Amino acid sequence: MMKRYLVTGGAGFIGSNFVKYMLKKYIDIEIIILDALTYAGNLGTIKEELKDKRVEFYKGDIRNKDLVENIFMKHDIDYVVNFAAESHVDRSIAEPQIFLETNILGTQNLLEIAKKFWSIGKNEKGYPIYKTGKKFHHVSTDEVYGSLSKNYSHAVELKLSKEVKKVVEGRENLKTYGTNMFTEKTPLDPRSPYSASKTSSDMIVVAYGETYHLPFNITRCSNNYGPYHFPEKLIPLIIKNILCGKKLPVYGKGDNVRDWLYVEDHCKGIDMVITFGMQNEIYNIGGFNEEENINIVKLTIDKILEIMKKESKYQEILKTDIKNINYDLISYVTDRLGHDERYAIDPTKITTELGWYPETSFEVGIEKTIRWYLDNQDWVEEVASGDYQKYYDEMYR
Ligand code: NAD
Ligand code: TDX
Repeated sequence: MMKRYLVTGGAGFIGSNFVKYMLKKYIDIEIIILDALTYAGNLGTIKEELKDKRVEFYKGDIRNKDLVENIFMKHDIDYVVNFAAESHVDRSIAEPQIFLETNILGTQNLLEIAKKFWSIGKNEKGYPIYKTGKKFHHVSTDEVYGSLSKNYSHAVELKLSKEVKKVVEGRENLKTYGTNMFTEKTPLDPRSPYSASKTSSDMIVVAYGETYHLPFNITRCSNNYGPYHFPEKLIPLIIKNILCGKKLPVYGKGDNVRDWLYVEDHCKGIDMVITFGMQNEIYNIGGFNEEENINIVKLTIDKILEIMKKESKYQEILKTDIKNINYDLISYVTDRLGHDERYAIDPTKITTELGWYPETSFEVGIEKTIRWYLDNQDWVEEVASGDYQKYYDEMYR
C-alpha cells in the first residue's frame, strides 16, 4: 500500500540521504519534505529528487503551526520522520538558544499537529484513538547518553554476543576503547546545549506516547559520515582542508572516540524501524567503528593520498602540491568546551529484533565518502559559500 512520508530536514545531510534511499527502494511512495533551508540545508543536495513526481517540497520551519497544519490538511501523512534540527555541537556552544527553539519546540509542534490530524476519537479512558498505520519517527543521537570513559589507550578486540554474531556478516575483528557501551537503558545524561536539546525532544516524544498514546519510535544513532555531509563536521572538514593543503584542526589531544556509522546503513536502519519497529520503542543505531579522532584524520590523509597516486586525474582537484599532503597538516587546537570523551553504541536490540547491522566497514565507507567528495567539488563550493566562511573564520581564527 502506498505510504506518504513527511520528512523534515530532508535537505540536510542525513535527511537527504534518507530521501534518496527511500525513493530508490520503494516505487509506491510519496515524500513531502519540509525544510527551513538553514545554513545546513541545501536544495542542490536534493535537486534530482525535486524533479521526481513522488516528491513535494515545502520551505519552512517545523515551528510554524499554520504551515505544518496546511501540509497535514493537504496530504494524508502516514509517517513523520523528524530529522530537522540544529545539529552542530560547536554552534550550540556559541549560540544555544536556537537549539532549544528548533529541537524542542519544533518537535513538540510536529507532535501536536500529528496528534490532531491522526486522532479519530477517544477511548473510554479518554486516550485518543488514532487512524491505523500512522507513526511519528524521531531521529535522535547517542549524545543524549552523555560521555563514556575510555578504559584503554589503544583499541582492544570487541567481543560480540552470540546473538549479535549470528546476524553480523563480514564485520569481524572489531575493536573498542572501553568496557561500557550505550544501550537503550543507559540513563540520559546530556552535557552540551545540543545534546540537552535533543534529550528534551526525545522526552517530549515519549511524553506524547505515554500521555496521548501517540504511536512513535525514536532512533539514537552514532556519528554519521558519507555523501552530502556539511563541511563543518570533522570528516568533510578534514577532506576539504586536505585538498586545499590547509591545516587540519584537531581538538585537544585528538584522543576522543566516536563510533562512525555510514549514512546509508543508518537510513536502512530508520526504514526498518519505521516498518518493523515495535510501537513506542527506542532503538540505538551504531557503526561498530570506534576510533580516536586523530586516527580518523590520519586514515583520511592516507586514503586521499592512495587514491590520488593510483588515479592521477584526481590530482587536478588539488589546490596544493601533493607533497604538502602529509601528517604535518595536523594542527592540535584548543579543545571543545565540555568535550565528550567517548561514544560507543551497543546495537544488540535493533540487530536481534530487526536483523539490522552496520554493513559498511570504515575502510569501505571512508573510501566511498572521499570519492564522492572528489567527484562532487561543485556541491562543496556551493554549500561552503556565505555563512560557512564567516563561521569558519571565527571558529578557527
Ligand atoms: P544537518 O544539520 O545536516 O541538517 C539539518 C536539516 O534541518 C537542514 O536541512 C536544515 O535546513 C533543517 N532545519 C534546521 N532547522 C529547521 C527548522 N526549524 N525547521 C525546518 N528545518 C530545519 O543535520 P544532520 O546531520 O542531517 O542530522 C539530522 C538529524 O540527525 C538531527 O536531528 C541530528 O540531531 C541527528 N543526528 C545526526 C548525527 C550526525 O552524525 N550527523 C548523529 C546523530 C543524530
Ligand atoms: O574541527 C574539528 N576538530 C575536531 O577535532 C571538528 C569539527 C571536530 N573535532 C572533533 C570533535 C568530536 O570529538 O571530532 C569529533 C567529531 O566532531 P563533529 O563532527 O562536530 O561531531 P560530534 O560533535 O561528535 O557530533 C556529531 O555526532 C552526533 C553530529 O554533529 C551530531 O549532530 C550528532 O548528534
